[in-house]
Amino acid sequence: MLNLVLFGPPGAGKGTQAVKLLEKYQLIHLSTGDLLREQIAAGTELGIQAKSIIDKGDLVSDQIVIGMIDSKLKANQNARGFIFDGFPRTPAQAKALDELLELRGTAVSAMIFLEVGHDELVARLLNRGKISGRIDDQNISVIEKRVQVYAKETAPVKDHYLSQSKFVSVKGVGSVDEIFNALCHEIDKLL
Ligand code: B4P
Repeated sequence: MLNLVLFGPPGAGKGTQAVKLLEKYQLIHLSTGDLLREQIAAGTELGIQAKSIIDKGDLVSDQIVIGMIDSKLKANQNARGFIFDGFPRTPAQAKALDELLELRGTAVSAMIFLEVGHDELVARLLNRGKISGRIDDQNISVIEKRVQVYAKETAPVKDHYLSQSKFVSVKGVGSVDEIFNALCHEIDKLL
């Protein structure tokens, strides 16, 4: 199985590239951000709780997102592999993902980091906020909070994959197609 973790700060292009990669490599896309937004749109109790956290730029609890990933893995037993987008976002989530995949006799193939500088991230998110209606993309202080939360809580996840020699870094600035080609170049080495 090919199991890819797409990693990077908010606005690095994870969701954008995941959509292109899953088509090329025939993988299942698991975006915890999208799964949470589905819950919000459906007005579930989980969605109501998640909305207040996301709108402030904080992370939803590990227990909730790990539970969502577990149920998606159960629902896709015959998948050729997965693209994890926006997950894991904490070392505890990374450990849980290793355990969930091990139970299924598989593992993360690589974690691919999209390198993008701070000002570019902020510009991209503010721009998306104008089009998407996402409240977390419309307020500069919420965006800065997400970047800070990333640096404090999510960046250490890199060490988890570095210690397993699974960390790969790709320049995340340029056209969407240029970045896609650079990602494919790295992924093809895994096949
Ligand atoms: P996510 O939905 O994961 O949102 P994100 O980090 O903003 O990245 P996304 O993938 O959507 O954007 P992309 O970089 O592709 O998370 C939202 C919130 O949900 C989190 O803040 C958190 O509260 C919660 N959450 C999600 N997962 C969680 C977890 N595991 N644990 C706890 N909480 C969790 O793109 C951004 C913009 O850049 C787009 O407009 C795109 O068009 C543009 N763009 C992309 N590539 C570009 C390029 N090459 N050039 C120019 N623009 C580009």
